[in-house]
Amino acid sequence: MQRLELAPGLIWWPGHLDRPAQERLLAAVERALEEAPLFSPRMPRTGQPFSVRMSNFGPLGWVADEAGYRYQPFHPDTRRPWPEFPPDVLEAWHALTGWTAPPEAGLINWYGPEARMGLHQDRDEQDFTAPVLSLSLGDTAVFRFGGDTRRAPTRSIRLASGDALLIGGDSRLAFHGIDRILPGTSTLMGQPGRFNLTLRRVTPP
Ligand code: MD6
Ligand code: FE
Repeated sequence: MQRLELAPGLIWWPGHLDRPAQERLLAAVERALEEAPLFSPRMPRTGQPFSVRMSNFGPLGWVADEAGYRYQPFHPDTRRPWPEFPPDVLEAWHALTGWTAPPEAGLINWYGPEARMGLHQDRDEQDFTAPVLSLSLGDTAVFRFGGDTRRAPTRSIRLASGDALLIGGDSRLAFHGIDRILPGTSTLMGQPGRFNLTLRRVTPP
């Protein structure tokens, strides 16, 4: 399998999950969403909803509303604990990160054809030692990444269904975002859209 180091600590495995593995993971995500439905996170300052809808699995989930960005152990609407990680997700985490400690948070992002995600850093975790691993399902997305400041030059790649991407090491705080989705580029779901899962450690080792 191809392993491309795009920058120090920023590693891309195109097609890490084959089609049957993508179908299994999609089924697991859909099962989790029956328990923990997609919610619309809101920008802390303005209360403006994100165009991406979200849910989580694992002990901690990332949420955003007028009270800020944070991790919490329950769904913001149902108040129930997040569903457990599917075994396939844990397997990908251990295989690609080399960490023996399991992830603590598994953010599920859902992009409709018009959704995008602005350039941001992942810095709500208490510790940046562990990398963040992302898995993509469905339509291809234009993923942009740069350096540790907003002004640093950026590059973009196309993340397709089954791709894995690791942001760690010297790239752990690199700015990144999703410029757009390319609707109709995947047959996985029978409808336009994309899921992206990001797996993280939140607490110090
Ligand atoms: C996305 N990904 O692919 C958005 N963050 O939809 C992220 O924000 C991300 O891919 C941290 C590490 C990897 C990622
Ligand atoms: Fe991110």
